[in-house]
Amino acid sequence: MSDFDCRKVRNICILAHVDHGKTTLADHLIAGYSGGLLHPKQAGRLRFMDYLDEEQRRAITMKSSSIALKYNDYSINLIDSPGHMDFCCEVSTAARLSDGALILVDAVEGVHIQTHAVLRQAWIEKLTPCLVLNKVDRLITELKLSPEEAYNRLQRIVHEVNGIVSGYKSEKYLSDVDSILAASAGEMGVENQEFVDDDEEDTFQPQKGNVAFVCALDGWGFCISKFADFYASKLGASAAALQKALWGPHYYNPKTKMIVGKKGISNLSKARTMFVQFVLEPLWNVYRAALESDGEKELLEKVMKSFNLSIPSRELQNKDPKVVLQAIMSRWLPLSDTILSMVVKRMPGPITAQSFRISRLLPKREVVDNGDNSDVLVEAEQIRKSVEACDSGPEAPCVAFVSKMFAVPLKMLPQRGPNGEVVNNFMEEGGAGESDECFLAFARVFSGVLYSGQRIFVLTALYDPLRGESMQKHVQEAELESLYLMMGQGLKPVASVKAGNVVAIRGLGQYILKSATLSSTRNCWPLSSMVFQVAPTLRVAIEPSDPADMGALIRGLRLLNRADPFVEVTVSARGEQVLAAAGEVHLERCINDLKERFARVSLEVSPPLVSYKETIEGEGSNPLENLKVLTASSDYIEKTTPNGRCVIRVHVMKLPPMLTKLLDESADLLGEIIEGKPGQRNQILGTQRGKCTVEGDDPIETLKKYIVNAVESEIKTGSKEIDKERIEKYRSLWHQFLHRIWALGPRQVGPNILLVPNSKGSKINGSVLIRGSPNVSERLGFVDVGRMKNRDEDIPDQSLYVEVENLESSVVSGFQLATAAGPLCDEPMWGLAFLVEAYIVPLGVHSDESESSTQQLDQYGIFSGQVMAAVKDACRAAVLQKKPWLVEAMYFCELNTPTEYLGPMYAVLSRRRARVLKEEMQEGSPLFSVHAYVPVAESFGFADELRRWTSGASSALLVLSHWEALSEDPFFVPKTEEEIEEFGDGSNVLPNTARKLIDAVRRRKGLPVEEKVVQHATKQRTLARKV
Ligand SMILES: Nc1nc2c(ncn2[C@@H]2O[C@H](COP(=O)(O)OP(=O)(O)OP(=O)(O)O)[C@@H](O)[C@H]2O)c(=O)[nH]1
Ligand SMILES: [Mg+2]
Repeated sequence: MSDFDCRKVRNICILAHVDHGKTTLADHLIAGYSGGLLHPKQAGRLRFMDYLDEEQRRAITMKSSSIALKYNDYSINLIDSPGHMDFCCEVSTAARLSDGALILVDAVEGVHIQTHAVLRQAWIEKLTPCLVLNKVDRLITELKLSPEEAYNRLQRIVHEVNGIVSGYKSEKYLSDVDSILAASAGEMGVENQEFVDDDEEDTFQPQKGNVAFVCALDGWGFCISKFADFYASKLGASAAALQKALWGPHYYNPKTKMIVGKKGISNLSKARTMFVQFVLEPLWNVYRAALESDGEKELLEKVMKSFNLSIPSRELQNKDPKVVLQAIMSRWLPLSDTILSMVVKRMPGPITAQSFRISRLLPKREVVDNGDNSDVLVEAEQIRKSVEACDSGPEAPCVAFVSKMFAVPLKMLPQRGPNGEVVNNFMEEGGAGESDECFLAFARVFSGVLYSGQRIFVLTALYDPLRGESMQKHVQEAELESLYLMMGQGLKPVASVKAGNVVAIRGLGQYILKSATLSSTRNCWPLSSMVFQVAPTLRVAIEPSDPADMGALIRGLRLLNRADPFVEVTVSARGEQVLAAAGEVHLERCINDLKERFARVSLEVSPPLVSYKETIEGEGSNPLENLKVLTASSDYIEKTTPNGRCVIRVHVMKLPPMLTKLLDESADLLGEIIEGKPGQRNQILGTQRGKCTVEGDDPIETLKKYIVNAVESEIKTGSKEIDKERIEKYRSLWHQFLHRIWALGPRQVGPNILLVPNSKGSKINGSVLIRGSPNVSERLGFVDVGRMKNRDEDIPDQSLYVEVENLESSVVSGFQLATAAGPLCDEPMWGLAFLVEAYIVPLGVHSDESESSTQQLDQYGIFSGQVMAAVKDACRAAVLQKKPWLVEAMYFCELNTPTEYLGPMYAVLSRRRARVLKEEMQEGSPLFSVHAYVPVAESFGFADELRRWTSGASSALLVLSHWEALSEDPFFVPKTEEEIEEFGDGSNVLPNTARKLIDAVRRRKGLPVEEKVVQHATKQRTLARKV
């Protein structure tokens, strides 16, 4: 590695929607420049990077893997990534290790849901993107477009992709689903319009050389510069001028030999732009000449001559016209050269890239130097500088980031070390000694030099160098056993790796679970965490077929958890082993891995455990009514503790959906704010998935602003229904509301609110109200710190005061328990505000007071426990009384179907309770594209069923979108006259969907289910006799 020049390195990844051709493209780059790993004849068909059996079987990529290429004197680390939504976390791991991204878009299918996602990922990680429009051949052979039509289509895709990126640039935060919906709403009528130039420059511009037009299958592709160079001598113009003119509304006037704009053209309707005339038409001609039986073969020869191509006549004589075509095209416009020269020219090397990626990798921390920590701060700053400069000198501190761990069978490891020495591969692998798997870390060196045998610190994302002692569990010391250069599946041992390179490291298996920062010093901040787009939502319980295999299963799950960056393994409250995966395909792969590699026992897998939430219908009619809970209206549930000393009244109201969503999405941030760890706030903001992704701002202020916005928009919608004077009252009630947040639940950060009771509320004789304090409002800055706490005047008796204060936590715990498990089926509550008034009767007042309190304790348990249980019961009862609703998770689903299969597709959708949002013919293709919401509960087997019913012609992609209430009353009984007319007296009303779902969950959890097998038995019998 002595001749290593960091400027001649490129780390790139290929990102795209599923099936847009990433692995096919990678094949050609590998065939051209990997030193003979793949024969050019196999390129495009073998899918070299899909080396797992499962990947070849399903023909999709499931993991990201890297390969080192040599192009001229450049070394290029290429990472192929999966496009399927289930494996999108692998996109995050690929993006973190790269500096540039090739964004592929299928020219026929255009921009898809995952295209949005990968563009966002590239933008978050500050990668330099280049656009590759793939499958251009399909425009000619399948869609049979004319060159003009093809140009319009390509132009539209480029424009659309630019629009998405400019949305990210202008910091309009939209989740992936939101941005698709926003785009489709605004799209109408914009098509074919003259594209208005945004104030800022477009990211992708063919004339600037960062857009390539390719056909990965046949191995050809070009950038505009190729044609500019070629025509420069022919037309006698400069290549630079042609490069600018070959895209956009520029025309060539053969008489004057001038390039002119629209105005300079006499007959605009007949004119062809230069891109059409000089680029697409020759292409179309070659295709036509080669593929059509009556095609003019002379034309082929003309092209070959004018472009100076020498093609062995053996290949030209081939009977199969496709082979002839491929032979010509791949020599005329060789794909791997086009792509790699674009990469080398347009993408930065590690030194340049790290200088601007630093703000993402190691955001500046604002820590006050208090004298004690200056040594640490100075060194941490040096490290930051060294990463910024990508310093690979021998003295530079070492920093590397491990973006995932992956397992390889021990027998796959090279038998020899970098210098040809034989190595012992069968060393104990830490805790996982019994398995035949070895864990390697997929990493990038950002500073310094890593060498095998080096000792290094492994830092978790939570490590804080300033809190030395208390951070022991976040830092470990490890030895790097071996380093490998990755060649797809193959591994090439190396002795050392310099900054700016991607590497696989052995020896960290027992130190790292998913990702980590490696550093040669403890005084280093961990690199910021990666952002994942989705959470693992599909959960199943797993048990061994033979109970004796439990040990093997648990060991296997532990290995799987380490080997897959995204899987989550937990143990449920009932002791089941629960596996959470991103989707069905991912789950299937995990189960296979468990069966065949990690546990090697036969398994039973439960049906998916779907999560639900519980809420109430809420008063729709009068928004003011809704807020009455604040003033403690008479609409409450009352419970008394068994010892009779505490009376609890609970009011419940529904929160506006926007506020609920915000609280839910900001859970991580709220957790930090409520626990109050100021040092980490800025960092958290960058990594969390919620609304607040603005860098630099104070996260509390941002969140507060979002909360106020959510409330204001609720006031706006609510105020339409009430008269003017009452709007102000309404607003003031809402602001009061924000000042009274005592706690959030469940688990302190959920989307439910506990309000402090209004002290003016009614009193029960002689009793004292537990007042609580608006802790959350205080943390969020809605109320001043330390305003409350002087309440002694109310309570004369000091011991009672202490008791009341101690019971506050019981009220909060009761609220937490209730919101964690609602009354319908023990699922968490969703978007509710509770007002809990707990009145304590002083000992002297109560009638039982003569008995000693110890006796009460024996009989009913500890008083605080009684209060907690009573609060919990009362909250649950309050929900039950207010028309409870079930809330289910929804997927956003994007479907593509040929017109003739629309019928079967809609049949499948309706069987699965889907709601169609949009349906639209894709211009210039026989495909219909449909957007719909599908409940998660109905999504299992959805893709398979769709494939079966449409003979494999439809495809569907699902992304988790939002929570939605099932607007039906699970306990529906006909009451009004009309209902009775329609449904009878209720005896033969079948359980509705909500009721069925609830019963299924209750049965799974072993809760009692009310099931009447025979209803009204006598009635039935009488009827039968009469017949
Ligand atoms: N007609 C045509 N088909 C192509 C082209 N490139 C790829 N394909 C086909 O598209 C399909 C998907 O190609 P892959 O390379 O596996 O796609 P991918 O993007 O790697 O897919 P995932 O990794 O699963 O996301 C294969 O059947 C390819 O043969 C092309 O340029 N033209
Ligand atoms: Mg692939």
